[in-house]
Amino acid sequence: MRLTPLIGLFCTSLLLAPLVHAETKAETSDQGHEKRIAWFREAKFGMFIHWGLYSIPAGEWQGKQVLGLGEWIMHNAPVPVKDYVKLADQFNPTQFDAEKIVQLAVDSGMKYIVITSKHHDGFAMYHSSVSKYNIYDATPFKRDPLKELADACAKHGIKFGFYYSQSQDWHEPNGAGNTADFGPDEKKDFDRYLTEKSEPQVKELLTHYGPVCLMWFDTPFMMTEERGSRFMRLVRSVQPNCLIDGRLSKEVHGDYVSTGDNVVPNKSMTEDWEVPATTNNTWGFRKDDTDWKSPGEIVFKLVDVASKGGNYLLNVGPTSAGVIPEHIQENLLTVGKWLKLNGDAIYGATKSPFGDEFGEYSASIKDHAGKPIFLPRTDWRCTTSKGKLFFTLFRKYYPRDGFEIPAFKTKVTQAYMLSDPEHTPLKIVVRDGVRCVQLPRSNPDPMAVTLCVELADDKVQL
Ligand code: FHN
Repeated sequence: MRLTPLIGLFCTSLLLAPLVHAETKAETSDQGHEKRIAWFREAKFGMFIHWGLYSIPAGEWQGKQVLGLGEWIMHNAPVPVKDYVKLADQFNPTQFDAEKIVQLAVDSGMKYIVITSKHHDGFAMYHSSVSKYNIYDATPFKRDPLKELADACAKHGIKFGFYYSQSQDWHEPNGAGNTADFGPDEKKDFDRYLTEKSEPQVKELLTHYGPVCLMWFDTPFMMTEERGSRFMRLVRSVQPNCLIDGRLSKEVHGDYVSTGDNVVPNKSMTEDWEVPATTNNTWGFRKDDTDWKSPGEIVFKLVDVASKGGNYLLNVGPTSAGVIPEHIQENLLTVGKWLKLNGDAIYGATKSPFGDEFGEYSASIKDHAGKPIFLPRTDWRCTTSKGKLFFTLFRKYYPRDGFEIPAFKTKVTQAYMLSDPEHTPLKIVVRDGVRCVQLPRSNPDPMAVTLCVELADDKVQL
């Protein structure tokens, strides 16, 4: 059965809305920040991996479909701790192959990988000495897949980071979120959970897996300023070059803004930012969700995000055998082929100097709160790097009578298609005072094409 996008919408907006602050602030004042964030600005595109015990039930418990996100099945079914832990006995993902996953990321044009080291279910996907509830000690698998991934990433030059649910832990009596088994959160000794499990596990991750590019915290329930600061100090003291995402604590800002899940802002942001996004409607594998984003949709989102100055962290959810579903692998590889030709428009590129291309607020249509709705435009997006503007034109938008460059003062020296290895100069004509690039007669890639416009100056003067 196919999960409808409506279910996805239900999951992300209704079920989780109270858990996620849509946008956060980034801590940009400390001196190490510029050094830490440099690779992230260059990378733009990362692979998020949600993988855990929840990939076994894969959206179904005792023969019944459980609505919601795959990784939330324990909470949503609900499954009591005493039953959920039994999943560990069956978890033997022998087809897990770190090399293959990293190779997929490389071939898809992704520059960093962030994997769930412990999600809200509390199960560690690595060999932890802090809790035996981990993939090495509690399953027949007897391997540490995160160590294997860390090694494969180092070999292939891919940055490696950890997702860690610092606050919610449905396995622990004092962790947040499991009120069904352990009663209300307010009555728990939350600091005991933090000091006895969460903080020591974060320390383990930062100590045993080589350089960690990013600690990706999530759902900061009860994460006061004092608690958030403890984590911040811990990460900075063990790995000063490791980035912290924007979901550690409301008061303690990480290195960049994390938007809500699948939320791409309507305009550029001044701070560094990242959107975590799904390739279907769940993060952890669900067998009934085959609503995959097409390569064209992924390319559009990636360019849209880059044109607003952000990073796109795109999720895959491996099965309980440890394999990323075939269909999404194929789609990602198509994206990778596109990036091989057009990657200059993404990697290290910065946001659009324009902005009108993003769309505008409707003069007449309002949402349920009475606010004008945003009508996005999807014809083209612009990114820029030193002395260059990249205009990526999507799908049916391929103006055969010429692409009208938005107005700016800087002299244009030449224009060519990025996918043309010869960079054959395209004719530029001026029509009614507007510079217009004559595109090749036939569209080289109906999914998306990038036109590079070179300037006489490093920066465009509007
Ligand atoms: O509750 C989690 C969810 O399972 C998933 O991990 C996402 C990824 O951004 N974060 C939380 C919801 O925002």
